[in-house]
Amino acid sequence: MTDHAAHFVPLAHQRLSEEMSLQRGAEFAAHMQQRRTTRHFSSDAVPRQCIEHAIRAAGTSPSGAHQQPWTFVAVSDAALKHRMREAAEAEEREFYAHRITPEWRAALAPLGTDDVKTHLTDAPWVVVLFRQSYGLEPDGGKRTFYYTQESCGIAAGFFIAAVHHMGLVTLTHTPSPMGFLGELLERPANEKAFLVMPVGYPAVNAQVPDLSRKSLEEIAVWR
Ligand code: IYR
Repeated sequence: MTDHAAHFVPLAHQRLSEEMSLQRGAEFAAHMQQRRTTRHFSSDAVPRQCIEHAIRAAGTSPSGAHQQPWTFVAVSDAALKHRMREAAEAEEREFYAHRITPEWRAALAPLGTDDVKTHLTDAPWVVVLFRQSYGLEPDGGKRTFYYTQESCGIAAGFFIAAVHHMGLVTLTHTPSPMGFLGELLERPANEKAFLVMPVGYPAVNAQVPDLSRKSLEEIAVWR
């Protein structure tokens, strides 16, 4: 056997009754239906262990060639969050004033987004998911990574579900461009900021846009 040959071990799996699968599926879907994205965070503290749990859950995500091309930078330092907010707002002012297209502005109108990013300083944690666009060998050599966008997208989904499961809220924030995050958080050149996720409790008077979700019939096709 060479170093690279596949090595398999038995799958640890307990088969559920059909009834139990149905019950758990219904419960999980209903639980996820309760998840909302809010822009209004409480500044109440959240234990670091909650963030550790969410990152651990995200780290179970499948990834291209199991290369796990993600780094989660969890920021609680107030001064650093402040600098992230300043930099994000500078980019967003430019975006909302000049870069946004009329069509894009219309699409965002129901969400009430703007260039003011209070969540970046209100939330006790701001987690930045960095995508490793390639790997770095111990000798500094580059290793090709595969499907890093898909892998990080799935990991972000797991993270968001874990946050919701803990009774906390998050907002998927995509400042554009995000280059400033790599500089501020001193990440290596192979890591690109992928998604910013403030995590905390919702503010007491938190609001959400009055949205509905597409029904199963609208999103599923059976053949
Ligand atoms: N990046 C901007 C704009 C923005 C774009 C989309 I698409 C959104 O769903 C929300 C916001 C911002 O963060 O405000």
